[in-house]
Amino acid sequence: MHAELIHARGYDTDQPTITKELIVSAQETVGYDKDKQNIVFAGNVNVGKSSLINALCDKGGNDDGAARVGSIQATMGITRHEIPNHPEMLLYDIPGARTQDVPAFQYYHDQMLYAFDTVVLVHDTTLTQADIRLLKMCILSNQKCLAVRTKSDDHIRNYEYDKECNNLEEARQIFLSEIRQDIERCQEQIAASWPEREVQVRDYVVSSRSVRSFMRQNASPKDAATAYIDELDFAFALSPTLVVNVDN
Ligand SMILES: Nc1nc2c(ncn2[C@@H]2O[C@H](COP(=O)(O)OP(=O)(O)OP(=O)(O)O)[C@@H](O)[C@H]2O)c(=O)[nH]1
Ligand SMILES: [Mg+2]
Repeated sequence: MHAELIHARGYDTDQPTITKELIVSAQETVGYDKDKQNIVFAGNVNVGKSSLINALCDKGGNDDGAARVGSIQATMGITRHEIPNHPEMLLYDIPGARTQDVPAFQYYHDQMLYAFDTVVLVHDTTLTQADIRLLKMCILSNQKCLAVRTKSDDHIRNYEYDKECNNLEEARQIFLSEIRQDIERCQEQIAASWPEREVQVRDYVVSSRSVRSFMRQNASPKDAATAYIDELDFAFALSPTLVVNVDN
């Protein structure tokens, strides 16, 4: 990636250009495995990155090797995780960007996100401007990237209260309709930076609870707060191998 290109997109940065050498040295630092798909989960603090990794790997928060979860147990360094029976992938858990104001380039650079094959941007409400800039950094680097909105179970339960719904199902419908509109708005904002070509970053709506259930090959829960939304599509986007033989 070239600094001029970054400047041309309106970013003010005095960070060094990300060269091939820098990528190779970052890959050594993070433990990149060239024979696997190396997927990093990035995003703001406390959005649910570690929970999502634990759900995918079917690990409880207290299990050996689980990603540390919770606002008191913030992720401090980088850790690698494997999904049982899926040695073709490595999931990397990293600390969250501590505030919404951390410049995207700084987080991207500090966490060496350029070292990975895929960047999964985790968020829990709407994409912030910092999230959108981070996704744009990935697009500029020709990296595969996708976004995932987690905690949908919490949101649906909150909607039931906040919107004075008659039941959870009604809350789910309102939540889904509002969130789809918001996703479209964010996608348009990202695409507007590349009028010369079609750019789309998918944004999947899930809860970590439902991802865990999906990975266990359970049918979608009946409860409107935890019934599957984009769990299958999200797993497929990470790797089609994750949804082979799943019939939901
Ligand atoms: N209800 C609900 N809570 C969630 C979900 N995902 C995460 N949480 C909760 O959100 C809190 C933060 O989750 P973490 O997984 O630690 O978040 P993180 O992004 O790894 O945080 P840092 O490592 O500090 O950046 C925890 O209390 C989780 O239990 C979800 O899908 N639904
Ligand atoms: Mg964490």
